[in-house]
Amino acid sequence: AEALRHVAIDLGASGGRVALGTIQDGRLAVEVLHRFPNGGVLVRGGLYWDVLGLWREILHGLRLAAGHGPIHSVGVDSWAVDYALLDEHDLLLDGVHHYRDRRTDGVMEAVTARVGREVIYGATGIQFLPFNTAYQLVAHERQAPGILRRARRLLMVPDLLHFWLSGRQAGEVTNASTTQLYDPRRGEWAAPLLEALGIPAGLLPTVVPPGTVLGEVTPEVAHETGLAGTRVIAPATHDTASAVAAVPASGEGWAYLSSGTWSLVGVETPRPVLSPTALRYNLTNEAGVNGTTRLLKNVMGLWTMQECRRAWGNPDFATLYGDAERVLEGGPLIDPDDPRFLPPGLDMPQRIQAYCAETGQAIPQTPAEITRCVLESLAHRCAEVLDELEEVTGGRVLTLHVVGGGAQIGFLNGLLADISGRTVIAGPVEATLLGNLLVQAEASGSIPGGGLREVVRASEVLTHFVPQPGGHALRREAFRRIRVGQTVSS
Ligand code: LFR
Repeated sequence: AEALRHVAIDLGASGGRVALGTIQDGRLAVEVLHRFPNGGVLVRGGLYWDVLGLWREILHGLRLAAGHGPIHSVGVDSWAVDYALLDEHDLLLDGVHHYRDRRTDGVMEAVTARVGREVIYGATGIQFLPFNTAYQLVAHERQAPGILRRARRLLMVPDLLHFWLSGRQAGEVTNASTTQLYDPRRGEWAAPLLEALGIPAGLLPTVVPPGTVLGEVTPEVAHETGLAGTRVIAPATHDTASAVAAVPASGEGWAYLSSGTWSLVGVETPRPVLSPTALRYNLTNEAGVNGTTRLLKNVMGLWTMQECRRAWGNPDFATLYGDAERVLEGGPLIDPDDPRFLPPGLDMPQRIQAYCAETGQAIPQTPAEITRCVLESLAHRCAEVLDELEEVTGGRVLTLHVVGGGAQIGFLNGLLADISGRTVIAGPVEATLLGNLLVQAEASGSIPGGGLREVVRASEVLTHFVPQPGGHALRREAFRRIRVGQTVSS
């Protein structure tokens, strides 16, 4: 029989892609059919996503896919926490706000002071980040009083696109868990928390697991794209969950770093870990595929570099990284998670310089020096999180799997290995697409007995970075001192 064709739509903060995947002889073959840029749109002080533009690109990608022959299924993943509100006619009530919109400034602090960090963490196990859906909704109601009453349904970004594709409304769990409104132990929305925040319980959709067949594409979508009888299957709709599903690890003693706009550093656990230490380190328990938990932490990631590059007139990343590698060791370090680095802005290089000045360090001047400072600091923070994960789980982390676009940055992978003292295994670069496709394939019955990760191992070439001894212990102590008391979340 001919192998089934699946289409993955992966939306990242800086770009999206539509890819075609088939499984044959235990391997996954992937062809990216369409790539397009993405980013925030600033309108009258608000920062939004261009969801209609994304929808147009998705339809274009699906048209290209339909040209390759019958498509068995399609599924969408994206970044987390952002949502659309629909009215009683299923019309958009407002634009889809970007999680970096400043409307949430101070909201998390106000909510946690009123409800209590322990209560919120106990109910959800989710790390405190100012842009969690919970705080965005409170900010939304402050900005537009009454909107939560007028709204009839909240859909996360991939759920919205699945609704437009299939006509069915559902909340896929990996993304639902990131809202900080979902109780991972009970497996349902955290009703008492919703009530405390004034969020009508009926707003939230039925929660479904990854691999749920939502239906077939609507006649309108079929007509627009040339697809016929294609199923819409929810993958792990949170991009990080799809990426983790495609980590080519086996056995024990490993962690992952999903390296992109964010650096998501974590381990996979059989169940949520809600201990006081997990709360102290502000670790998150996001839902993974097949009932697993992603115990992880958001580190600011390559975002800071993306904004610096924009400020410098978009030079080549490869050139920047190459130049940075030639800068002398021992330069200044920043806390990548300092809240000042969260919002967009062409002043990102100045923010970094100001941080270095305030902490009494040398001020990096050239793009190469600033790049080195950012990458080295990122590696330090990731290494620190690996130690925290070991402490919280009581397990060892011997190997770090780096997946996603950042897995291509050899300089960063080397720093991660040397600074953390762990072997780094880099790849796949397109882990999110692979994870999306593999969950669709599994739901369609075409994954062989070894499971998803076995398919990835059979399909990909990986690069190893063995830690080199050096003076990193002293530098780690310096980094710790710089960072104390300054995190995005504290
Ligand atoms: C990565 C990611 C992170 C999430 C952040 C904001 O793309 O999905 O996991 O914390 O974006 O949604």
